[in-house]
Amino acid sequence: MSARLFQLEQIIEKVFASLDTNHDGKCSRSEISQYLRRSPDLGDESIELALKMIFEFDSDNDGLISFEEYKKSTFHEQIDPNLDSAEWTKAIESYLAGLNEKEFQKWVDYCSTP
Ligand SMILES: [Ca+2]
Ligand SMILES: [Ca+2]
Repeated sequence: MSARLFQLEQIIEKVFASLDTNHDGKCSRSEISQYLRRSPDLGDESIELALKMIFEFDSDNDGLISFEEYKKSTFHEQIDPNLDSAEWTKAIESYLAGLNEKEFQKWVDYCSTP
């Protein structure tokens, strides 16, 4: 794994762990909505919408977001989340390798919040 991907994964893992309040390694609807409800500007409608967007990345349809699914959702605009893990990792590594330091730093900041 490239150093850049490793760095981002560490950050994403921490954020993911903070969402996964029962520590079963997956995020349920209620765990994610609990998190969203902490933000005072989000009404019920925006929370529903956010949940709908997040659960589009539930690619195995088990009703839970795994770390893998969460990680892929973070980069869904850059890398097709339907790639298998090996192909996805290759694609994200080459994407990250092509960024300059400033662009990479933006990803570091972006990944630091859920
Ligand atoms: Ca959980
Ligand atoms: Ca899933």
